[in-house]
Amino acid sequence: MKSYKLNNQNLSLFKDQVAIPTYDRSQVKAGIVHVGIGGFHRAHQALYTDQLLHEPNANEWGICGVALLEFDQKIYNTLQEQDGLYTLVVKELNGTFTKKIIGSMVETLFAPENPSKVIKKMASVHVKIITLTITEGGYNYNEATGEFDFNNPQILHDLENPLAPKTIFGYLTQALKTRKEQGLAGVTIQSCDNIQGNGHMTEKMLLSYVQQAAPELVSWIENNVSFPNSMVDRITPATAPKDITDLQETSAIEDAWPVVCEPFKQWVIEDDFVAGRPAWENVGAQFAKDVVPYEKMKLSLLNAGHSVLGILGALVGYNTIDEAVHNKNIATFLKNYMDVEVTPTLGTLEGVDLEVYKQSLIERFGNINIKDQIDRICSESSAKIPIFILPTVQAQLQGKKLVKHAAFVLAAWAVYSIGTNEQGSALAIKDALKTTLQATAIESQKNPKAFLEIETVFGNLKENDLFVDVFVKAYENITANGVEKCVIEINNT
Ligand code: CS2
Repeated sequence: MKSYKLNNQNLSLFKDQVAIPTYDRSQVKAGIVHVGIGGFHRAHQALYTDQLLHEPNANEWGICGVALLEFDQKIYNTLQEQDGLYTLVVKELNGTFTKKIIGSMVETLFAPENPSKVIKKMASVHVKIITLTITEGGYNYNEATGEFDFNNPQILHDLENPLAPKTIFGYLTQALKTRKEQGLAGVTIQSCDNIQGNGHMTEKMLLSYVQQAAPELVSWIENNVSFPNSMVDRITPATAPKDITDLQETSAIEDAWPVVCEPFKQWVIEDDFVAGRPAWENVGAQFAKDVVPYEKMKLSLLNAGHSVLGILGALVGYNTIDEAVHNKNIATFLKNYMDVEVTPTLGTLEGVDLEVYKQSLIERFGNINIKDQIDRICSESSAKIPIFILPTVQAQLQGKKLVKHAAFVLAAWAVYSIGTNEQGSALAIKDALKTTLQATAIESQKNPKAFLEIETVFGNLKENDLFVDVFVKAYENITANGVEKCVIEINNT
């Protein structure tokens, strides 16, 4: 089949193959600036927004997508060449694919190339919301101190170069400063990252930075900017080369960077928008007074579940999450972790049946069409573990309750960080703390407790003797017997 490049000009050629935007993109204004245009944003918020743009009177809510890091050059170039268009491929449980071209990203900017353009955009009168997917590590939070990390060289750079920043904090500060100086209205800053209280975290970290960079701005922000919390959910693996060729062969679309994802999606948002908002509830998002319990449930069951499967699966030698969860022993271990250690920390959630939720997670993890990469799940674990697993550990330890499963997973992570799996193959560790993790992991081979001394990850966990004891035993057991034998033993006790 002859194929065509995806762009505005060719868009209508694809209308018999896949769903395409039927609204007039040239009439859509960017009322939202979104920072972080990777797969997750494009499978989630950009899709909800695309659906909304099909409704009448919504065309002020297009998205200007910002690529913040040098590393994002490729995705920026791709989207530029495709006029912001891309294909979303939903991999259904029954093996079929549902494809849709998404048109909500009507502008794209590459921050390293032109920082002032990004600042100007964020400060534009049309922009009412700035949304973020900058990853867990992007918030510059130090687990050991519980505060903003002013030792980060990039932050020091931003303090010295306010007009040419590198981090989100430098950009937001300069944009808000411009808004204030120009007498413009405030704006909503909405995090869409997997962090407990992501809005609170954004506010706290931004205000810490502003206190240093532009103290006169603090009270303006307090009075004119809101930071709604939100719970975001959709499993979005990294796009594989085969996804690109399949799309071209089956639908004649030459899309250099389609996004693939699972069918499930959820977005629960705290209704706190100072400058208006899109009616995302018309297209399936939920607005709630308090989203904290939903976030907690999702982070400690879904995201932690991913980390459990990823770390144990990587050591055993699996490549994808579905492979790990289809190992009955690992699946039982995960279910017991959820039931015995996580569930007691969650309390009751109105309208949510936790048992059904947990079962649905196991089913989602098991979607064999998704092929969610274990490498993706294990990447940046040093930023994920403190958010996904440690709150459960802390809550359980406070009540002097069991943490056997969590301790086992953390011990497995210490073994994982040495860098080889149980088959002797190298593990592709991708983590901002990689050097520290590996050096400490090697030391831990003689003294397992050393791993818990990484305070920026574990805080003061090393001081809890009960925990340290279970952790050390788990570590020794894994290195002597391998993950699977240990898991069977834990499942049988
Ligand atoms: C994953 C998440 O990064 C991770 O470790 O757990 O990306 C997860 O797939 C999403 O949060 C699902 O909503």
